[in-house]
Amino acid sequence: MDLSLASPPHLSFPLETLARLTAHSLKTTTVPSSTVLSSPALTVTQPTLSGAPTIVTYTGYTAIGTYLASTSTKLHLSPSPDTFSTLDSWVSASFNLLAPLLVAKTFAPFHTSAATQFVASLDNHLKTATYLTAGPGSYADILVASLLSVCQDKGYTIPAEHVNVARWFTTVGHVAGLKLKAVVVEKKGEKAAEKKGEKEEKPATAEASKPLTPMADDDAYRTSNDLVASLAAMGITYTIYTHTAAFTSLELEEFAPGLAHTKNVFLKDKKHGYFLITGRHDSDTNTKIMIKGLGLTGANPRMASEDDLGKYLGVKKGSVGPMCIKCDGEQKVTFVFDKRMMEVDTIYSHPGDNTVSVGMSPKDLVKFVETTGHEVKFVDFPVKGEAPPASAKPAGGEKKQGKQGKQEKVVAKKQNAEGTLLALQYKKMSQFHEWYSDVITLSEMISYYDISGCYILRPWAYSIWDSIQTWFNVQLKELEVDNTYFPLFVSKSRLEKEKEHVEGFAAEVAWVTKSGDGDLAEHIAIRPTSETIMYPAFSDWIKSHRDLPLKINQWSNVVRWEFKNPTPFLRSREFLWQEGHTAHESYEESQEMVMQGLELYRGVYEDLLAIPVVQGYKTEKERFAGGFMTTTCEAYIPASGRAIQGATSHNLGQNFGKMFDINFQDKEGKTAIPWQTSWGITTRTIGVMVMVHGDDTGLVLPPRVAPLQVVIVDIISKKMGRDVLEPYCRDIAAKLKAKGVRVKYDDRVNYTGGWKYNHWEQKGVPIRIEVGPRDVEAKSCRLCVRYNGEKYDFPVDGLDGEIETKLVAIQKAMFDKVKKERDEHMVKVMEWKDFVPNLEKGNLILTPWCDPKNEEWEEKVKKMSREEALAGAEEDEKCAISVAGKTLCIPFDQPELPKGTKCFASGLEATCWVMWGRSY
Ligand code: 87F
Repeated sequence: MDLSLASPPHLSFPLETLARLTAHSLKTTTVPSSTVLSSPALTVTQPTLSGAPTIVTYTGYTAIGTYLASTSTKLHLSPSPDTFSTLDSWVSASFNLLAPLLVAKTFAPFHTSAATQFVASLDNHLKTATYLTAGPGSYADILVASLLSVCQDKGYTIPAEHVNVARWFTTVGHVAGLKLKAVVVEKKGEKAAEKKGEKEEKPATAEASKPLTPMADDDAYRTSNDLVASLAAMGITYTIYTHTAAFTSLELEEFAPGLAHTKNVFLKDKKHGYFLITGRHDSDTNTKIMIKGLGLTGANPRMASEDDLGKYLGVKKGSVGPMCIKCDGEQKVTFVFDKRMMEVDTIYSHPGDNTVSVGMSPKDLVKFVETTGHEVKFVDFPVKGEAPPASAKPAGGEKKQGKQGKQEKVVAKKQNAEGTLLALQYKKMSQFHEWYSDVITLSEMISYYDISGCYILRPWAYSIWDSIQTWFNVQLKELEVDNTYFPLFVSKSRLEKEKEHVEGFAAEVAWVTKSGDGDLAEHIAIRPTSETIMYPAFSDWIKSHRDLPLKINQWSNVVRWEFKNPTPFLRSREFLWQEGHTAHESYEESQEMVMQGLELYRGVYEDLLAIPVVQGYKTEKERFAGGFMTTTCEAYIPASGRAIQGATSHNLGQNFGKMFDINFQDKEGKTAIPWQTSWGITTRTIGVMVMVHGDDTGLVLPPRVAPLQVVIVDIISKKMGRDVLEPYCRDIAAKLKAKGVRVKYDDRVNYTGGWKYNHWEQKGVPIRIEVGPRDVEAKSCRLCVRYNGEKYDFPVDGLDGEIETKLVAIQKAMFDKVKKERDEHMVKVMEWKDFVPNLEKGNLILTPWCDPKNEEWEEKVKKMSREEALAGAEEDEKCAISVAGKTLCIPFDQPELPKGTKCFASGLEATCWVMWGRSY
């Protein structure tokens, strides 16, 4: 088709053509002929040289949006009215200004000016917004970026001064899986100079070398913008990404795998002052190596405080980058740079804002730092997990051995690569999020994976899930609930049959749309839950009251494509769970089942995981919309002062029965619809357990779910060797095993006793038994309790009984300790004025409440508490979770409510107590 300007002034072409035009900038280059872009949609009145306006009539962006969404490899977009209203203005603007360019063979000056006019308005919009519409995957962003990409291909250059467009363009390309040409922000003339091989060193301008003052509290992005501006002022070539907040380099690796990112540590040393270490994400930026590398004497640097971060680098925790050194006008900070950084072409780092990553050559980064007056001190940091350079002391506790030991040492190093030799770098109470990430990896529970939100559950984690399953299956048998397995896939028609049920969740559903290269005629969803998968079968199975109750359970994985920050165990895109589904003759029976399900969940949390929960009803606003009543178990995490929904059990009423034609002949011969329930608990349990019990040394496991309950470590010395110690320890192990204790004798010879202590402490084993020469002589051993550090000697004779008793006592003591802490954080609040201050203290709050159905006031409390908290304090940046107070439940266990008590928020007559808190 000839799309030249020579065509008649009034031209119209089908959307498919446009789709073809944009398709070449997408990863998928072929536009299937069946593409549903049939509506004639675009009419362009050609612009005239006299400057008369271009008129474009465009309808049908839904179709092209759908098309673009289906070709994008990374996103599952679903249309929503919201998106469309914003979309409308951007799409029509872009078509008005860009469409004539699309049909032109080459760019004439008026084309360029139209495009530039558009790009300028885009840049203006993007000054205050990250995307055109709400999220990273909106149709408008993808469509407009694709159109601009076509313009680029036709020779149009997006002006470099539009840094916001450049940043947006890179990001949209990345998150949507589009192959867009990056807009490289560079100074005019630099390219030409570079070509000639005479890239001159630009003298630093006065502006570029001027130090920045630390950022004000209310102006989080000022530093970031200033830093990027000074790069431009220095003529440094850079590209920018924006992304969801990334607090660790691991998250960046997930967002942009394959790119080199920095990880930054800000340290304070009493003798030598402050250090900012900027290392490559895959380096081991160990402080010991830094001390050695810089030849410091008497140094003992510690993580600098958050106040110091603000004072010297002008940033908040989680946003540090090398460019922040510009804030250190007084030259108080030593800048330490990882030598390995010089090996990469481009290095990405945060300009003081962890939603932005700026890429530049390492040379330019060094130049930037030097312009601030800081000397760059290079240190040879090793690759993470590999041995430090010969000169540095080993970080772990491998034993020095003879010839035979050499080979084993290699094994030891390998394990070092997995992290087990390294100590936790973060403190639970001060850097909870980083601490959590450290604990789950160093304890060998989780390995990261190259798809965001998906994690590998290693045996140490899976074994805990196994324990929960084993216990749960026994309880299910008691309740006559049978295990089953239903397919993973669900057809669109079935999933959407019960509208209310999917309504709030639609955006999280992942779809299979292709097999090989071909499109599937009907898209297939991956189960986010199984109501719609199971209930058509229920309709076949249930005919008479004799078929009831029907009680089944399924252990499976489910997929919910979350867009919020993922957290292993707590919020992952795929997780494991148990889902119970039952159908009953009467409401009473179904209600009994709901409570039995909930009681099992109390058992999992309290009896197995030693975590107290509050059971109660969800309010109307928080209940599962597909059913009519939801009950919940709410747990509390003291270290973050947040509640977390542990598991839910729903009475579905007769809703699904009506939708899926489930009915039966009752005892009187009349047709009736059964009452249904569904209930589920997930691998989130493991995350809650880590967060609640873990400490600064690592994991702390409650004995009932610990994969190993006891580990035996011997202390070999010249005085007593393996020949004596080994049989002694094996004997202890055998005796304990005979009593059903999960025990291991760590007989590895390539690790020291100290290394093993640390290793098993990090993995949270409840009891360590140490055996040394004196113990053997005294026919005893030393017991060390993980959760409280208690140590005592005990005779080997009778040890099995002692261990059995001790494990039970540990389990109880761990529960009691956490319950006490939870109870200390449970307060009653009678008036609004005390609400937010108590949220700030990380408390669970019981308030008198007007009505569980009063959604309006519930929403008001949420909104008002968010506003009040944000005015007075910082948003908790760690997990991208809200500071608003939410209703957690209406506890079953209701305190007395004197007549006349008023609702703490609305002032209306109170009808019950509601528990509130900040939650995950
Ligand atoms: C996400 C996507 C699609 C929760 C979803 O709680 C659908 C859903 O239906 C969805 N997220 N839910 C509610 C699940 C209800 C219920 N299902 C059985 C449970 C427990 C187990």
